[in-house]
Amino acid sequence: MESIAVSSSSCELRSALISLVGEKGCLFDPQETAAYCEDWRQLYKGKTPAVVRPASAEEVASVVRLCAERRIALVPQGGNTGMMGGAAPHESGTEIVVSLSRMNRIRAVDAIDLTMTVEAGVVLKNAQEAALAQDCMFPLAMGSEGTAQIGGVISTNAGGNNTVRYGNARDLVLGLEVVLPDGRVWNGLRRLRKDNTGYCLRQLFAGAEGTLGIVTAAVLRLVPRPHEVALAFCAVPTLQSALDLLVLFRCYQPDSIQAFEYICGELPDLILKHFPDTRFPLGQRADHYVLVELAAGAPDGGLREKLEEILGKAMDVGLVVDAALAGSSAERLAVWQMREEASDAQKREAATIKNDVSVPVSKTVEFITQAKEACQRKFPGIRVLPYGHLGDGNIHFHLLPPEGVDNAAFMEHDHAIMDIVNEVVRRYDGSFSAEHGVGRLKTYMMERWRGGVELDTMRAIKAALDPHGIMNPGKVLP
Ligand code: 2HG
Ligand code: ZN
Repeated sequence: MESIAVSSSSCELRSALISLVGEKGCLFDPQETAAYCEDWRQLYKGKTPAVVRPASAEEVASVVRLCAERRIALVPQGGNTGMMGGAAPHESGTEIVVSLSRMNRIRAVDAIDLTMTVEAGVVLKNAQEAALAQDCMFPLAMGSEGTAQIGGVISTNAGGNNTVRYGNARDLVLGLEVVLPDGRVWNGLRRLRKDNTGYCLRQLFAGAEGTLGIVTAAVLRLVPRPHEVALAFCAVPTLQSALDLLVLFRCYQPDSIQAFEYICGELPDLILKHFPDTRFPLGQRADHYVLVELAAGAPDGGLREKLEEILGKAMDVGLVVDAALAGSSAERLAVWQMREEASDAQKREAATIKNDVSVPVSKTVEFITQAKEACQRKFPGIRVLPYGHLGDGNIHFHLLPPEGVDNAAFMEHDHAIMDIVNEVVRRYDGSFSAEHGVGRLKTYMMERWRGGVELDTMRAIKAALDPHGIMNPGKVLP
């Protein structure tokens, strides 16, 4: 691939960009572009000659054509809430940021087709609300939903709390509109359930993290709005009982499980330390918790009673020691709020080494136990916080420095620690990235853990679509 450089004078480049997207669509002042140059975790602080904010796919295409001609690299950006630095421009200051935030129209919601057509800059929460207004639900849900944008969640194939039932972002995409690296627009905004016509292009762009093109709009799959939702927050005696509880729920309510989260005992303590107004739902602390949510489409009532019944059986056999059922939607939201404060609480506490890994669901207990043991053996005193989407086998296996150890000194070991964790992941044929993507941070892992035929094939696809390497260079592929 060719090297990339800003070949024109910055003055001339600015005028060219303004002629394409207007004054309103460009930011050049470093004070205004700063927020677009740093990722949410503050791992990367890049520079950019310009942030362009196009208002249509045609404007995106014109910017891409200009950059393709001049071999200027582009970094697409949505809500900038990603965890892997995939939307941050490089420190060299040669990459232009393309922010999709002005493309924020909800074009259509169709309650019969169960689809919605939205532009890439629509904030996830706004998409959810527009669906609810038509008695439908867009089921992708995550802590960052008030900021994350549709283009970003598709490009990173984000997961979240409801994937156990509805899948990751890619499972909810029926159609896409994408600006290709040569500036052509692919309009694949079909809203079909069945479309068996060759390679599935939309799935190529979903999860590509902007390295193959820029997603500008999408047709999303909706589900009928559930009539009843019931949530319980449970204390369980062991990690194994959390997994056994999942199996029990699958036996009695296989079609209703909407979320099944594991939370280690230390996490609520940390959340309450940094967010003291948070309400802890149980009377006593425990070593392990499960948050389970059921949702039913049929308005026949009784979901809460069914939840109570299963929890009663679980208590009888010692799988659950205590449980709080949300009695209202406010109580339910309060429990979710506590869960969603996990990322911010860790950010406030200390530098965190994040491993967003997945293993087969049946291996989650062995994985957590062995990874914890391996990390603590090598780094005595290291704080281990495993939690996440147990129903999917997706564990956020997070590590914080031992008390008294400085953040910078701890972060020097980030690769060594991630390697220890991923050696255990490999034992179970797992993945080093379950729902956060590869971004910049985990690019080196592609060689180590994916290599061979898989990486060669990805490189061939990248070279075919983006021969000059202008689309989000340095992300995903090493
Ligand atoms: C979650 O499940 C998110 O809360 C974020 O995936 C996890 O902070 C994180 O890395
Ligand atoms: Zn998660």
